[in-house]
Amino acid sequence: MTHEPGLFGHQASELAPGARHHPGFLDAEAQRLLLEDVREVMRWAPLYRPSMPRSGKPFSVLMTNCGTLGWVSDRQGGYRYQPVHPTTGRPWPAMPGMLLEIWRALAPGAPPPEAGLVNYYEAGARMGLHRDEDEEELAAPVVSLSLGDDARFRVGGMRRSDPTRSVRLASGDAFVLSGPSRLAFHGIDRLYPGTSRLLDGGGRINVTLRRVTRAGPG
Ligand code: MD3
Ligand code: FE
Repeated sequence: MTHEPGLFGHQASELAPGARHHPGFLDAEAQRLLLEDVREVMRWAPLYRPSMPRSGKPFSVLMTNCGTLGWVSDRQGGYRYQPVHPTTGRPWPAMPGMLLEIWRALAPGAPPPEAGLVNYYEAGARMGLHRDEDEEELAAPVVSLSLGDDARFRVGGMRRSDPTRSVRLASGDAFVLSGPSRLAFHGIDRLYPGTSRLLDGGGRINVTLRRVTRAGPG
């Protein structure tokens, strides 16, 4: 690889114990390379619109995945990880090498990620306050990468009612959730349309890398 993400001068800041924001982790060239990989993933595994368990209320965010397991949700099956795309029935495409490299840089020592969840936000899309708790392996961090328009990210505590802090996420930012913040409530309140020229047509892509199953003895 010609590019080493994370090796240039960005400065991480800790928003809460174990919640680290890395503004500008990916430079412009790395963002374009990652976007090419994400577009390739979407060619094999098209974006689909998940829906809420029980109510069937559609998400405003479109999703797809790469890796051996993908996170999906629909009225019938609820939140879950599965090895195939919910509408095509095909296996998810392999996790691109660049994402594995980023995981090694930001989650050193953690077992390899199994899921690369791709979230696509159009202007007006949001993600309500929630916890990521469908993974068996909660000791591994979650690594998040943002591409495209800026967004207001909100992170709170272990209880939905805990106070929250907001941070603006921009294209190229990385966010790492580990330790006490791994089960924190969080969400995306809104996009700031027109703040990035990376995606034609605007919008925002977020990729989160997760370890789902417990790693065997190493
Ligand atoms: C804090 N995605 O996919 S990424 C999600 O920008 C999700 O699309 C948002 O929340 C997005 O589940 C936020 C930052 C993030 C990801 C995982 C977390 C923050 C987190 C897990 C625990 C705590
Ligand atoms: Fe989440």
